[in-house]
Amino acid sequence: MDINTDNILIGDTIYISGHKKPDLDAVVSAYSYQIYRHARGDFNYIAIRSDDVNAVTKWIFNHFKLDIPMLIRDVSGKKLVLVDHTDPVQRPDGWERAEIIEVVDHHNLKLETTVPPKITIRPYGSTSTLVGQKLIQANVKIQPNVAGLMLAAIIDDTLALRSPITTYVDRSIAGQLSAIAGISDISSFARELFDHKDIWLKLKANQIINTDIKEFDANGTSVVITQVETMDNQKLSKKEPELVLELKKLNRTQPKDIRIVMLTDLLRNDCIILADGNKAQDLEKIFGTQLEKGNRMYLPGVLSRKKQVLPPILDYYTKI
Ligand SMILES: [Mn+2]
Repeated sequence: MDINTDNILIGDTIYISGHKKPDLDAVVSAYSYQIYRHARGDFNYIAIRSDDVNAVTKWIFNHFKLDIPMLIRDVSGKKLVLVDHTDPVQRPDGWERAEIIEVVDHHNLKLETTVPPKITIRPYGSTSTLVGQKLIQANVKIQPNVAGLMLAAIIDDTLALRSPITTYVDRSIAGQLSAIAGISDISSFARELFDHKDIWLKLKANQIINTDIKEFDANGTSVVITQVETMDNQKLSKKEPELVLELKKLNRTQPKDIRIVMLTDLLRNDCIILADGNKAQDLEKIFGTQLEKGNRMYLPGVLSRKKQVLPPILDYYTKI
C-alpha cells in the first residue's frame, strides 16, 4: 500500500480567513495566526483574505515589506479558521459549504447552526492582541517587521489604545510588540498610520460607505453600520449630503431597516452619525438625541462601533 507521508505530516490545508470587507486586524490576525501555527509545526495552515483590502492595509504591508495574504473569494469545500469574526453575515462567500474547524476572535460569538471544535474568544481590543499573546506565551520569535505589523493592527482596532474597547492586555501586548519592532514612539506611529487612513475626501460616497461596512441582525431588524475614522470629521461635512443620498439609494436597491455611517473623529473623540432606513427614527430613542433633518446625529465621546453604537441598538430591539 502506498502511503503519502507528506499528507500524514501536513494534513489537509486549513485556510485562515478574516471577515469580508476586511480591516487591518482581519488581515493581520490571519497573517499572524499562520505564523503561530507554523511555529507549532502545523504547516498546513494558510492565511488568506476573502475580499479586497483597504488602503491602510496595503500601505502597512508595503511599509514592512511583507506580502498580503492571498485572495480567495469563495471558500466552498475548504477547511476554515475564522479570525476576527464569527457572525455569518460577515463570513467569506461559500462558508455554508466550508467546514469551520476553529474560531479566534474578540467579538461576541455568533455561530447559529455550526459549532466548531475549537473556539478562542477574548474580550480584547483586537484579534491581533490575542494572537500576539499566544505568540509571546509560546515563546515564538517574532520578526521586528511582523511585530510592527501586529502593533499597527492593534492601534487600528483600538484607535491608538484610546477606544473604550481597549484592555490592559492590549496595552501590554502593544508595548511588547513595539519593543520588538523598535518603535519607541507609539503615538507618532499611530499618527502616521491614521494619516494613511484619512483618505475620505478623495473618495466617492459609495466608496466611503463600502470601506469598513458591517451588517448586523438585531432580533430581526437589519442594521448596516459603516465606520469612517478621521482626524477631522468636520472637514467631511461637505460630503454629508452626498453620503445621505447614497444611503437612500442603497436602501432602494438593498433595503435595510437602518443604515448608518459613523464619522468618528479620533482627535476630538466624537462622532457624527448619518442614518437612513424605515427604522432610522428609532435611533432618537436609542441614543436619546434628535436626528437633525431626519438623518444626522451628533454623539460626543462616541468612538467605537462595537462598544458604543451597536450594543444600544441590539438592546433596544431585543427588549421590544
Ligand atoms: Mn478586530
